[in-house]
Amino acid sequence: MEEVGRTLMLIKPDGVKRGLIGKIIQRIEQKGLKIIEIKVMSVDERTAGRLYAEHVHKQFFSSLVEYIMSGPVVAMVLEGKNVISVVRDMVGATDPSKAIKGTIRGDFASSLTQNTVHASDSLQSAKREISIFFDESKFIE
Ligand code: 3AN
Repeated sequence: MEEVGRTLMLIKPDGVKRGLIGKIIQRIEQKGLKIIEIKVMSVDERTAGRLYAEHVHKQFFSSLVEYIMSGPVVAMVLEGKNVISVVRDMVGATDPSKAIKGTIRGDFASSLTQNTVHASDSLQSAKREISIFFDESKFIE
């Protein structure tokens, strides 16, 4: 059965700096996903640490945190059927050199760290990640 769910998407600093907000939102809307919440914000160290908690022991952790704090991001909550797989397919592979054409990373990204967008990888991570950026009790019904 197709379950309606929610996910967190971030347009990372390179996406914002390069003026890709509109193009990315257009793809989201064209796909029929609902934007439940959206804001432009800076990410502080605590928020970055919470977002990337699972990577804390990886050798790229500090560059990941430094990068997400390097400029404004756009945080969004998206809703739709099979939202995790639909959004992850739209985003493309983590490594932009392996991401296929037609995906956001395949079309716009060129670096493993500066890979333009983040999207939650499961409904469980989505719930955790959404709560880092938004107060779900304030969402419009
Ligand atoms: P995704 O963003 O596709 O879910 P994750 O969760 O494995 O990928 O990684 C989180 C972020 O960490 C990625 N978006 C990418 O920016 C960065 N990252 C992942 N693997 C590497 C790596 N080997 N070297 C540098 N950065 C990496």
